[in-house]
This record gives sequence, structure tokens and C-alpha cells, in this order.
Amino acid sequence: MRQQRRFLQSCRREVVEVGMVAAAAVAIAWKEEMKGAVVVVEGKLLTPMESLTTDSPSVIYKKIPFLVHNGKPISESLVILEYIEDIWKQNPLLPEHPYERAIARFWAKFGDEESSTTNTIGPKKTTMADELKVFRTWSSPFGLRIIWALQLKGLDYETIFEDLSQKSPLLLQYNPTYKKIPVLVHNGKPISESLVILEYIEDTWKQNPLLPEDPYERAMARFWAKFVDDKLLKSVINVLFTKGKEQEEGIPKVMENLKYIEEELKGKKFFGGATIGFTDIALGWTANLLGVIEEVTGIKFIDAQKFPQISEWMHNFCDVPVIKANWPSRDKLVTKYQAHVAPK
Ligand SMILES: N[C@@H](CCC(=O)N[C@@H](CS)C(=O)NCC(=O)O)C(=O)O
Repeated sequence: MRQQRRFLQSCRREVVEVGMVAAAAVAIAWKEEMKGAVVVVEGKLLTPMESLTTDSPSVIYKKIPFLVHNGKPISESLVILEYIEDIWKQNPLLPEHPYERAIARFWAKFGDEESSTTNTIGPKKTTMADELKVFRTWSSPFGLRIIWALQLKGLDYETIFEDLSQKSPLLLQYNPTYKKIPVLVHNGKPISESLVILEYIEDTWKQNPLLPEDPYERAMARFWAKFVDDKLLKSVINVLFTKGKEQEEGIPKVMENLKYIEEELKGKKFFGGATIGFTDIALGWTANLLGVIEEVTGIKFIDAQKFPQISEWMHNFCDVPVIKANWPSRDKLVTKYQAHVAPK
């Protein structure tokens, strides 16, 4: 394969290859230039994908851009940007202040998702010191992520339970863009989107880290958390809310996604090693909700034979005191999901 290479100013003589086309490549290329990185494969898709190892996370999406740094592949553009920022400290891409970082991450994520008519993120008024409020519902798996993270960090907070059929003016004020829970309000400043909130918590309170120290492992943690939301969750929701042929056709997709997780968990107690971290928290909902969905749909997703690693992970995850203490009632969840699911 012929690749046209341009050598930019180099600090550490590392090999950075970028597989990319057109617009998708532009953001990465800009950031590479800003950071003065070494080798950029210009404007060309590194085809065939065999140029990546088969266990590379890139093969899940089969998409560009991907970045290969010293032989280690990273995919998903926002994950790559965080990696670039973690590795090369010159010309920072993210602001220093955790709240401004959260806002930058929120809008970057928003830019990747559907557009909205409003473009304000809520008031920035703040008066009291270190006051934490979590807007959530009793059943939301996204809300639970925040509760787990705050408790793992040993932080005190107040919970505001929302009725999503009648959203409070405060929720609409704090998250005018998505109008969704969870929202974390820290000293009057609102942050939404659960993965953005987790990063904010991690940036603000250093104790009991949720992300690994090594930049490549951080990128992998972010990659898998994003995979959980973009792929696994969507495939499960599709099966939950369809029926008949459509539902049957959706099942292999869930299984395929679970297989990726199974592979990734091989030889590990948790994604983060010995203790739970960012990816475990992102995947956490599966440990009780998949069982509930199995009961409601009559479809079996997880068994110990097919997915021994995931089964073991679920067991270990549920055993962590902070996790155990916060599960919503399983019976209540079954009733809730039964009411939502289309009759067969
Ligand atoms: N991507 C969001 C998803 C949050 C979400 O979907 N929240 C649901 C409750 S589980 C919600 O607030 N729904 C209200 C609505 O869609 O109007 C996150 O990670 O925080």
C-alpha cells in the first residue's frame, strides 16, 4: 500500500499513523499539527483494515479515523482526541478547569449526536461551596453511574428524583439541550451526559481514580465505555422495544456486541484491573438490567457457558458494596419494563 507521508515537527520521534478520509480526518489532523506530532498519513484511508491487528478495537466499528501510536491502535475520534491530549501536553486542547473541560466534552459529544434547537447549557450561577446535587430517576441506569462514582469517591450529595412525565423546571433549566437525567449540579454549575459527568468527577476529585494512569489504557477505558452506549445499549434497546421478526433479527447483534465485551474481559476481574473503574461503571447496568430484560422478553442473553467472563464480571461487580447498596428493586424494574414493552 502506498502511503504519502508528511513529516511534521517532532518532539519524541514517535510513529503516529492516522487512517482517515476527508472530513473525519480533519479534526485529528488539526490536533496532530497543533501537537507537533510526527507522521501523518495524509487524507488517505489506510486500507485494507488488515493493517490493524485483529484484536484491535477498530475492527468493531470498521470505521476511520483511527490512530496508531507506536503500534497501538486507538479508534473513535473523541477518544483519540483525549488520548492525544493525555500524551502530548503542549498546546492543550482542553481547558484546565474541570467544569470548562466538562462543557467542552459535552459540546463535542453533542456535535456527534443529533442537533437540537437550543444551545445553552444552563446557568453558571454559583454561591455555596462544594454542594452536589444529582437529578435522576429511581430506575435510570445512567443516573446510577453517577451515584456509584460519587459514592466510590466518598462524596456527599443530594438526590433529586425526577418524574420524567413531568420534568421539573430545574431539570429543563439545567439540561435544556437534551432535557434528560442525569444532571450533576456542582456549586450551582450543571453538567449533563453521564460519561461527561464521570470525567468531571474524575477531574475534580482525585481519590479512588476511575481511569487508569496510562494514557493508552485511559483511551481503551473510554473506547469501551463509548462502545457500551453506542453499540451494546442500542442493540439491547432495539430488541426490547421490537417484536416478531424485527426482534429476532436484532438478537445476533446483541450477542456479537456481548462477544466483544467477553473478549475484552479475558483474564481480568474488572475492566480497570482489581477494582471497578470507568468502563465497569458504564457497563454496570447490564449486571441487573439484562436479567430484567431477559425476564420481560423471554430472550436469554447471558449464560455462564456462552459468556463465562461476563458472568464472572457481573458477579464480581454486584459484590462491590457501593454497587450492591444502590440497585433499584428488581420487581419494580420488571413491572416498569413490562409496561413499556410492546405486547407480543
Ligand atoms: N446519553 C445520556 C442518556 C440519558 C437518558 O437517556 N436519560 C433518560 C432516562 S434513563 C431520560 O432522561 N429520558 C427523558 C427523555 O428522553 O425525555 C447519558 O448518558 O446521560
